[in-house]
Amino acid sequence: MPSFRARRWMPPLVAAAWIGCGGGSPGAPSSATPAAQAPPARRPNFVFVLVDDLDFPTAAMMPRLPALIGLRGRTFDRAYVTQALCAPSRASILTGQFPHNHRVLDNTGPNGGFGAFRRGQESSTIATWLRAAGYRTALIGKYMNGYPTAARPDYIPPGWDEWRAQLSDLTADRYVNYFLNENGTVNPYGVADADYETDVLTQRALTFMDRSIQDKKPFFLYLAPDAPHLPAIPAPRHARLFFGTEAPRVPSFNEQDVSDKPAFVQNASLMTPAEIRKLDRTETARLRTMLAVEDMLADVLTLLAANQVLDETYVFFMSDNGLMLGQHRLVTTKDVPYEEAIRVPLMVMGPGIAAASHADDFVLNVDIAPTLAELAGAAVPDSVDGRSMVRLLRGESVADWRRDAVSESISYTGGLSAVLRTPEYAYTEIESNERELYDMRADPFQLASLHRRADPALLTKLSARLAQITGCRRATCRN
Ligand SMILES: [Ca+2]
Ligand SMILES: [Ca+2]
Repeated sequence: MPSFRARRWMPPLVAAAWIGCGGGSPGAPSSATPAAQAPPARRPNFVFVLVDDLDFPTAAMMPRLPALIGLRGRTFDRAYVTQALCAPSRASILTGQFPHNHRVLDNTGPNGGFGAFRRGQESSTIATWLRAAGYRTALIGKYMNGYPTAARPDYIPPGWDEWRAQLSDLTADRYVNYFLNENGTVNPYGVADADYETDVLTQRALTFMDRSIQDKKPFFLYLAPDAPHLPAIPAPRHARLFFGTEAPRVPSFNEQDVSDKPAFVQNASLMTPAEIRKLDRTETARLRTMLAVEDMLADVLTLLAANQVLDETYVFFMSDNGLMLGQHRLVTTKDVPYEEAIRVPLMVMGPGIAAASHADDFVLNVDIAPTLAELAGAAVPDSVDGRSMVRLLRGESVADWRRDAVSESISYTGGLSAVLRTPEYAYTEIESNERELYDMRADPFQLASLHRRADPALLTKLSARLAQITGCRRATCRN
């Protein structure tokens, strides 16, 4: 997105300025997760669909998404990511760890992306755990930013039986003109209709699921299309839909008075009418790319139903992070502490999950891996920071479930920025020593930070909780 202002709440990573990597050794499976109930006679299958940069408000604009997944399952209205950035969030999903523990802190550079993940964490992920438990595993789509730089193009990480991963570092356009490493063979794709990436990934997914079902092998499919990430190139059949759509004109859109906000926001200029029109076109294109994902979901569900395995398959739909669409003047920005960046859509359908149900528990991307593991009856390593949300999926209330969420961002200098989201507040500390505090009930669009006039005792309390989670490890992260 070279034509857009890229503003993050921390300085951009300076390559080679910092070589350290505190990645801990990957945990070996050492303790079985306690199963909430006896395992089913047939082990469930999993389809985990992970989209890229889909913010909650845009997800709400999708025409078929609620009917496809939400109305058949459970929607989490308070799902957050431990860092609102692609590679750190994907590493959290795969390992169940916070960025401060898995140490994939950026998309690129010595501390980011595939290189950092491979060095520290790749040998113990949800894929290796489920495969060890007898599952057939597949990754189809985006693996990690920077893949496969520093490895061979035919490199396949541990834990995956079926591997059809985009060579992300050779793929500027994402949706067209890309390469897939397909089980060790690198195949190029062009711009023909039949090469449209989301559709190709769908076909690969259907083939994998069909073969696993025929082989009577329980499967875990990690299906990760690029939509709606920029450059948001839609499938030709969707290229003229959503005409005239606007980015949501919420009260914080192009915020006039940002004197309450930290310098990185104050330094952002107001969008001009031309920039607003451009943002509206961007949002229109993003929605168009998501229509192919709706087709993907529909095709996946149709295949599962046709094979009579819908009632023994869990389907997850989630985004790796949100995106700013002009709120507080931030245009297509992520890795910032605001609600539209840190909150993500999350819907789950499957056996034992009530249709059309909602949950307001705070859940995190680090909860995904232990949840899948518990449902599969797989062992979970002690290294996991997240917590299985199986009981939440079943609609049970969990008395000691966490009552807040933390999203963090560690810069190349090691400086920490983080936001604590509670039912009442969003409290932010930035490594520049700036703070923010929003009353999320009175001011849900985060228009007026209260940090200068808040009760010091409240700030102290929120700061202590933020420090507790940004320094947590394993069990101390779980509630
Ligand atoms: Ca992303
Ligand atoms: Ca303001």
